Amino acid sequence: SWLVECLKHSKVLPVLECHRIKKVEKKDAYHVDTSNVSEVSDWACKRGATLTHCNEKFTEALELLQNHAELRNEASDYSRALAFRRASCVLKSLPFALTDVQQLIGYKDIGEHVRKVLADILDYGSSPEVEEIRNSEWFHKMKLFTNVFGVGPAIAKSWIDKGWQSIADVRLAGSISKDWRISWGLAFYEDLLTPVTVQEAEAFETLIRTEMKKISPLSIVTVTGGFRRGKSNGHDIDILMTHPDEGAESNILSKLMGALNKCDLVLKGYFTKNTFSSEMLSDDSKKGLRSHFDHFEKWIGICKFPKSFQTDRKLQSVRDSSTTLPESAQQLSHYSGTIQHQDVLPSEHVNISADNTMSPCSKHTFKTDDKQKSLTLKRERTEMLEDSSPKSKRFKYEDLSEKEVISLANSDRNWTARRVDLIVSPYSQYYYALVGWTGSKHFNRDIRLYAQKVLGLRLTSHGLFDMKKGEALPASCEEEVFRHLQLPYRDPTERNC
Ligand code: DCT
Ligand code: MG
Repeated sequence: SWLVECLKHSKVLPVLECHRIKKVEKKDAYHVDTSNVSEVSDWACKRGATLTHCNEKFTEALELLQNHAELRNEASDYSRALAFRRASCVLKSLPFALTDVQQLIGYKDIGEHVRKVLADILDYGSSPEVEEIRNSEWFHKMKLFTNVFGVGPAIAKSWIDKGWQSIADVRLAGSISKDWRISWGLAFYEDLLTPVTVQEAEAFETLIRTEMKKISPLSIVTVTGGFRRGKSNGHDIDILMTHPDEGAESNILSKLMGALNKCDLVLKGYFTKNTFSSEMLSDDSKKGLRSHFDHFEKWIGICKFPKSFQTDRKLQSVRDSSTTLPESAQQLSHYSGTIQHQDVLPSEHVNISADNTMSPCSKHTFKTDDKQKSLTLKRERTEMLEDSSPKSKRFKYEDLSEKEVISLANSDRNWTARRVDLIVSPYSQYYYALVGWTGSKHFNRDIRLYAQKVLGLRLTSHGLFDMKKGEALPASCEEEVFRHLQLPYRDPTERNC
C-alpha cells in the first residue's frame, strides 16, 4: 500500500493496479469485489466503460479509424478495425485523461500504430492520418451511402464507382435494387438518419407494453441496445420480449404486430422464425451458432412513430405509473391525432394467409422442470383459447411499389419512419438474450472471447455452454450470467465499450 500511495500520481500505477486485481480474481474467482475492480484489465468486459469518459478526443479519432477500416472492408481491414476499437476501449476505461503515451505502457491493446496516432494528437492537437480520412471525399460518400438501410460497404462502393455523389444522385437513378430495405431506406433516408430520441423510445416502449399487457399479461418487455446502456439517442429501437412460461412466448410477436398494424403503425419489415435448437449450443462448426448471430424469432423493420412521440408527456413515463399508460394502441389517436380509424385494414386484407410471414415459430425449450412444464401447458391452453387473432396477416404497406413508397415518404405526414427491431426469446434463454441485445457490440465480442479463452465456455445470446462438461449453464437473472463467467456484474451503462 505504501508503494501504491507513492505511485498514486505516477504513470506506472494503472499497470500495478492491473496485476493486483488479477491476483484478487484468481484467489476467489466467484466473489470478486466489484467496488475494488481496477479500470485496467486485459478484458474490456472486466474493465467496463461508461458513455462519458475523459479521453473523448482520442477515442473519437480511433473510432474514426475503425470506421474507415470497416468501410474499406478489404482482407486485413477487419482485424485493423478491431485493433482500433480495442485501443479505444482501453482509453474509455482509463480513470485519467491521457497526457503522455508512456502512460499506456503495459496495455495489451495499444499497438505501435495506435501509439503514433495518440502521440500526434498529444503533440500537435491532431493526427495527420485521422485528418486525412476526416477530409476524404471517399470516406464521406461511403458514410453517406452506408447510412441507407440495407446498404453495406460493397453496395456503397459500387454506387461510388457509378459516379454517384449524393443520395439525390442515387434516387435519380430510379429502380436500383430489388431489396425492399434499400428502396424504403432511400425513400425515408432523412427520417431514418435522424436519431431516435430517448423520448420516442420510451413512448414506443409504453405502447408495446400496453399492447403486450392485453395480449399476454405476464409477458416481459425490455428496451435493449443503446437505450438500455443509457444512450440518449440511437439509430433504432431494440425491444426484447419474453414470457415466464416457456413456450408461451411463441405467438406473442404475431399478435403484437397484428395490434400495431391495426393502428396503422407498421410500415414494412420482415419476420424471422426461431431456428434455435439446443444442439447448436455445443456445435462449434460454422453450421452451429455463429457468435454474432442469433436464432430468435424477430421482426426487423420500419414503423411509423407519430410526431407526438417526441413531445407527449403522457406517453413518456414508461417505467413509473401505469395510470399514465394509454389503454390501447388505438388510444394513441388521442395523443397523436395520426391514427385514422378508417385506415385500419379491412378484414379481407387481414386474413390473407398465402404467405407464412406471421406464423408463430416452433418452440424450443431446454432445462424446464416438470412443474414449470405443466404450468406452461396450462397457461398455453388458456392463451390459445383467448387467441382469436388470425395467424397470418399482411400489412397495409407491404406491397407498395417503389413509386408508392416514395410518394408515401413525400406525403404530408405527422409521423416519422423509425427502424425497429422486435426480438422474442424463450424465458430459459432470456437473460443471455438480454446481455447480447444490450451490447455494446464490442462488449459482446469481448465477453464472448473472454468466456472462450479464459474459461473454455461458449457464450451466445442463447446461453452459456461448458464445452468440457458438455452442459448448458442456465441463468435466472443477468447477474447470474456474470457470475457464471466469474466476472463482476456490470450495469448496462458500464457496457459502452
Ligand atoms: N449486436 C451485436 N452484434 C452486432 C449487432 C448488434 O452484438 N453485429 C448487439 C449489440 C447491441 C444490440 O445488438 C443492438 O444492436 P444495434 O441497434 O445495432 O446497436 P446499438 O448499440 O443499439 O446502437 P444504436 O444506439 O445506434 O441503435
Ligand atoms: Mg439499437
